[in-house]
Amino acid sequence: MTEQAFAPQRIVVTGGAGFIGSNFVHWVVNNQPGVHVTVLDALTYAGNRQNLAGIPEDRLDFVHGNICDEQLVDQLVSQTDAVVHFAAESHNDNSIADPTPFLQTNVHGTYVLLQACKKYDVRFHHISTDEVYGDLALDDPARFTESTPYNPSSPYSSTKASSDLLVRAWVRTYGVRATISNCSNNYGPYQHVEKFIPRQITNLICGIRPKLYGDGLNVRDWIHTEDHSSAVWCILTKGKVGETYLIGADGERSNIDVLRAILDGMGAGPDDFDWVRDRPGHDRRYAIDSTKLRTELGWQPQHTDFAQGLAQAIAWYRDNEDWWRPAKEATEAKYAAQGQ
Ligand code: NAD
Ligand code: TDX
Repeated sequence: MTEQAFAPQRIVVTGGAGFIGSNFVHWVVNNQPGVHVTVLDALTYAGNRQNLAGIPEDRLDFVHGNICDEQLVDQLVSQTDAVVHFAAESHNDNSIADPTPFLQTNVHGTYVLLQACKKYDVRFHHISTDEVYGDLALDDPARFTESTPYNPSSPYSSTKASSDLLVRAWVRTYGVRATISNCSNNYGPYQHVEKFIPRQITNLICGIRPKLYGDGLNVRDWIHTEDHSSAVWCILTKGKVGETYLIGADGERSNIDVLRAILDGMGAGPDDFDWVRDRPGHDRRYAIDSTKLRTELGWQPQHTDFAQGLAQAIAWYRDNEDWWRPAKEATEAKYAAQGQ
């Protein structure tokens, strides 16, 4: 442990109705009995109030609002011990089609939160991505570490990189008590059907052929979202202010391997998919070295059996059609218009 543990009683979770944010809220409610959560979420196409169903009323307040709303943010931050900032526009393909909301939410929204945390001296944890480091060649023995230079490729990752730099500057110039985590690709329940794994699973359920970009050899470093949640809590409570921690679970896999595991797990043949147009600027490979988080803060992932995690994800999408059906048709129409 690097400094005295921080024990927040009240936290504001931005983006808590999205995929990773809602999994984090469930994790906190289930694992940290004394902590009260206030979710601030704009309920964009990616947010869903249903993701927080079942949480007792005395543990959760839900505020429907925008992180760019200075007055609302000021009021919420004035009454909390910490802000855990997940809210973002999160999908690369959307950022290529229209970067505007990415600039607004990811950059300006983070600025608004930082200003409020500065005013009330509130602890801030910023959720970011490994994509800020750009990509690695398939045969590069290196993985990303906390000292890898920033080199983002897409409108999405460049706005995430911009927000990380704002956090670093607010720490150094104003003494804001902030930490940053950069995590690899998450999978698990409540992930929007626009993302790779849910898209392919729900395609197969709908009788649509899965779609693979480019040559399918791009590598992503998969982590179960529950492991992301435990890592964020570990950094919030035990991390050193001003530091960055990389979160990853040694889960490198090529897209074609993941797709073939889904096809196999759902009773389809190995070639029952379509090759489609590649993503412009498509990052080749991400890989995280999470040694710092493991050795300095003692964190360990629990869900290291990817086959088992994938089987659970497939079961979750089979059991929760009501949750994803409403978004499926529009998502596929958007992809079809892009040739994907
Ligand atoms: P998501 O798109 O599923 O959810 C984003 C949530 O933020 C939604 O509930 C949405 O309504 C909300 N939101 C968007 N704009 C907002 C605004 N202006 N004000 C308030 N709320 C707003 O995203 P996700 O996949 O859960 O990602 C969460 C965070 O984790 C993001 O910061 C993302 O960059 C980061 N991240 C994601 C991954 C991944 O694999 N998905 C990996 C590493 C880091
Ligand atoms: O239909 C598809 N076919 C396909 O081959 C889709 C949707 C994706 N892909 C490929 C593109 C990527 O190489 O699969 C890989 C994963 O794609 P996404 O799910 O869009 O994730 P990625 O672009 O890697 O970004 C994700 O991880 C890092 C999250 O969306 C980001 O928010 C996070 O920062």
